[in-house]
Amino acid sequence: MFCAGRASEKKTMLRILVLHGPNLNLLGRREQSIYGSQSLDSIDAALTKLADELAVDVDIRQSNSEGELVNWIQESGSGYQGIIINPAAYTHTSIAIRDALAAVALPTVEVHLSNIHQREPFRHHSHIAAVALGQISGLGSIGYLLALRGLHDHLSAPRKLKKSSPASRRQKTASR
Ligand code: CA2
Repeated sequence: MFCAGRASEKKTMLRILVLHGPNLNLLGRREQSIYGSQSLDSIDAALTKLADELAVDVDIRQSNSEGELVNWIQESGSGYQGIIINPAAYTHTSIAIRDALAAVALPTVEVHLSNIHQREPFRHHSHIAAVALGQISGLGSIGYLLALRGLHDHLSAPRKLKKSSPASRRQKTASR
């Protein structure tokens, strides 16, 4: 897919996979005091609107199944440049999702509607955070929009934002 523009300026459109984990299909129907009143459809509509403004292609999916999420992450290795994921309860349990994200090695932003660090102790640990570019937690549905903006910026100017690894820092120091 290509952005509009002069033939000589045609750029490949960024494709971002957005994954919602288990029970997020219930948003807006229950637990509004924790997760807000917005439905998943309206969050997706806001994401799609912002994606249009940024000229990014978003593919948005929800699943209650860990295996399906793992399959989608594996498949994203071809055709996508980044992932936004709210793994929901799998955040705190799924080494399989973490391993799949590490394997595809696409820049990934982890999003949570609620502030997981202020909630029950079992929600404080994320298996995903260590393999993510960043985590946004506690800002409600706006978190998804910030994730899309952040990922778009990161992918548009990767060198500016990329952190150097300890190994590359050692190499630079040695060659000075
Ligand atoms: O805050 C978040 O976004 C969470 O990822 C949401 C998960 C929870 O397990 C995480 O600890 C934090 C739960 C999603 C379930 O959403 C529901 C929505 C409405 C009614 C019931 C559940």
